Amino acid sequence: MGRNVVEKILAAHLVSGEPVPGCEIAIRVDQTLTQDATGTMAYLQFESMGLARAKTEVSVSYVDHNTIQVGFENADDHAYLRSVAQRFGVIYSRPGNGICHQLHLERFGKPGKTLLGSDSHTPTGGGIGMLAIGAGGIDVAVALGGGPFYLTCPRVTLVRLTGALRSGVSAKDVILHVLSIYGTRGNVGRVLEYGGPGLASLGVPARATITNMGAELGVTTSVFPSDAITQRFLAAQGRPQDWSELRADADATYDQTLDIDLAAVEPMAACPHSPGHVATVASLAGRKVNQVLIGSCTNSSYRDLKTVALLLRGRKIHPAVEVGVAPGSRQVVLMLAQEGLLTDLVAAGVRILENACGFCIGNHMSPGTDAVSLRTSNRNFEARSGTASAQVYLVSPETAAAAALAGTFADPRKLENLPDVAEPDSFDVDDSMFLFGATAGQGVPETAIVRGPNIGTVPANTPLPEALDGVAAIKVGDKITTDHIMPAGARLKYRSNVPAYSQYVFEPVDKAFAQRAAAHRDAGRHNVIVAGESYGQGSSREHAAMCPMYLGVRIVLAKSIERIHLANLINFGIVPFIFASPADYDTIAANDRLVIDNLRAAVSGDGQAVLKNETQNKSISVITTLTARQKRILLAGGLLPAVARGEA
Ligand code: MIC
Ligand code: SF4
Repeated sequence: MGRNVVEKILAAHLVSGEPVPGCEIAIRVDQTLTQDATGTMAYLQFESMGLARAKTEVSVSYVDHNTIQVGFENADDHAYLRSVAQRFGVIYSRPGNGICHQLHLERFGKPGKTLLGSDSHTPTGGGIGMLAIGAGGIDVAVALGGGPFYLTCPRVTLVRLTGALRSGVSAKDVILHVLSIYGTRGNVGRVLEYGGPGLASLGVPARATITNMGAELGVTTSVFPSDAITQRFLAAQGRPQDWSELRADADATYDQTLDIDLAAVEPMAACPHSPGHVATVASLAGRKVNQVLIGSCTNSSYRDLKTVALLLRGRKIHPAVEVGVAPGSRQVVLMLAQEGLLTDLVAAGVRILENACGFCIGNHMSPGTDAVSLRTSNRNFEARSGTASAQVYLVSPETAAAAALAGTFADPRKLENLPDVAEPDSFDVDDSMFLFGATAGQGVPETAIVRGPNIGTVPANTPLPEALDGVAAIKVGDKITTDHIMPAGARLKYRSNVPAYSQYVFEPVDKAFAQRAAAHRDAGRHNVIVAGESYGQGSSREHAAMCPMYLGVRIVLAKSIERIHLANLINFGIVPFIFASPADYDTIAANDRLVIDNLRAAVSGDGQAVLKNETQNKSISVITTLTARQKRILLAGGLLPAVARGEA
């Protein structure tokens, strides 16, 4: 029987397990990537597992999130990452080089390979035909050391594209259209594989925009085949030898098919405060806009920014709007500069921002109170921009440029000078901001690791207790994101220092949480987080599990939990329980005393437990569905202790 692209890559990398949807499998990882905000902990964990050097084909440590350098913390992190990369044989991408996903696509991505990254937007690599998956830092550390990656074998949906996009409509509108159909939850354990005749009209950067923002669907990843368009992109990057063809067999089968006629896709916007809250731009036309920010790993390619520059050429931005552009990589900046396109942007009144994550993670450019901000990034979670009352909309570069000129939402299809930017025959290649080290892949063992005061240690957990003697330390609702649990932005600089960062757990939701949880922990009580649907959406940041663990959280009890966060909870010894009956959510109030007499036995057995609510005098059923490996990890108190005992 024929195979689809996902099945082909999985079969070529299978280490253990039955490749049957829903079953746990382990795969070999060819490439890894880390970024600085998750990377320091990933490499600290790599060190603490006693691993000596990178055993992958390619591993890159990018610095793109914490580049603001207010205070010593960011620079300390950079120095640590640089030294550790050299020591272990990892390629180091210096700050100023660009955003990890854009850079990896340009310089290292290879069709048919597997990529594991400590960032949820790692699926960007699917645009070039990789099986690229986001994971917690410790999973990436294990893969870097040559270990396999464990995942649930996914169900594959074919997204069959026909037709071609109309002028003024681009890849961002396609993924927003997909989000309008599937939403941000209920898609766990699925991969979207794109195919069909419509592929012919989508260049690699456009494909990468689509796979990048597939992360917002909650799918495991998204993937495009590798065809002549992929070949052309790699040749233009000076890497023709890295291309290989990868297509689904003609008789390949899929679990599900979604048909999209590209010609029917309209300009779309994700409205506050969810990437799944999608409307047409036409329905928003005329609404006042205060800020327009173009960039992020979703829409910062040469094609996207050249389109914006040409739209703004010879014009001025609207006087009431502030506009910023953050290119995706140094390559993009250099090419814009050489073609005079930076001049067009600056002349129009655009603020040129650093080629880094910057505004996307709330590191700067926070909008004013109640301001309407249009962004080409991928997440508009409440307060992520740094301003809780801001109204953030996610749009295409074309829609962003139209708003920059009009000062309001405006349909980009009505712009007069819509360009059709072709992919260049050759990109400007200069790898001098990558440090390959004397012996990349081998490492330089004598390198001294630089540990400034911001470089903390990895916190340890204890084995799972026999019984839960708990308290509902917080009760939250549906769609709690990792930005709610462990805020980034101004707090991002504490990523390498868990005791310092832990003070901000749930800061946007309940500022008193950290202190309260620490007091329970110190009094010998276990903290329980009670949540609704889709708990832990968004980022791969394992700090959203590691810091609660540090504060004594032993259980998350939710209606449902998202994939990467669920894996992170297990990796840090926090048991992910689900309500057997979702209505029981209503029976628990914050501060209730919660007891499970046989916690350890339930985890090592069938995962069913009775949770006694001593405050309400009521018992409910809770359940955790675990593989044998996950049970061992939880019983040991997390992945690090399990590795130490040889039980992972
Ligand atoms: C994000 O976009 O939320 C981040 C910041 O890139 C995160 C990673 C992190 O929190 O460090 C992600 O997407 O995984
Ligand atoms: Fe950086 Fe934003 Fe992309 Fe995350 S989503 S990697 S913060 S640009």
